[in-house]
Amino acid sequence: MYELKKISYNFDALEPVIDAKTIEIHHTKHHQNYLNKLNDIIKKNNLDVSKSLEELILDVDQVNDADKVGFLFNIGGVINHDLYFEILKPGGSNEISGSLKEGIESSFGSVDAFIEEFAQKASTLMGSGWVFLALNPNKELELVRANNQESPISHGFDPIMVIDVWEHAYYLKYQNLRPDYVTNFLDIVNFDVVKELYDEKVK
Ligand code: MN3
Repeated sequence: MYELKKISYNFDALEPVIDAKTIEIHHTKHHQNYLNKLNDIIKKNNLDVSKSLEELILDVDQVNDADKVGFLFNIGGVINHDLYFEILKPGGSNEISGSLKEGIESSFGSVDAFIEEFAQKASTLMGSGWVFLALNPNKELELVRANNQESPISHGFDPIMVIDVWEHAYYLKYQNLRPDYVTNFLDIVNFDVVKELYDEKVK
């Protein structure tokens, strides 16, 4: 069965942008819960656990009809949170540079235009969901919105950066002020990790 991917920093390491209690609950309760439910569905449906989750999500046709919605919801929940916790950096963001900067400029015109569109899409997404920076099937960067726990991988996209805009990601500290969470979030993105993912997936 799949295990919860550990996060590489302490719960309080992203303060003051995201408080320790929020990271703790988000990772040990929400993230863990998606994994537990996914493992139950995998067991029930005898799915191939030698695959990566990114491969397994494409096997939705092998899941019983009654479990399909739950399968996509919970595997998306695990994959999306794995990426979310991976691309955050204690101590603050590093610069968008090199190949990633070139890719962003080619798709959005400039880094500033990308940041502006990211913040706008994340602040105004209705209900619970995510905004991803992802490579489309033509290997171009796009900002992609997803509702609930949908994963862009199901639609042929390769995500390399993400913000979680479910209220559980920010409500303890920001309450109704999601735009403030989004703005501050951009100060703790590890763009070196995003660039590594970009270089790996653009090939
Ligand atoms: Mn979440």
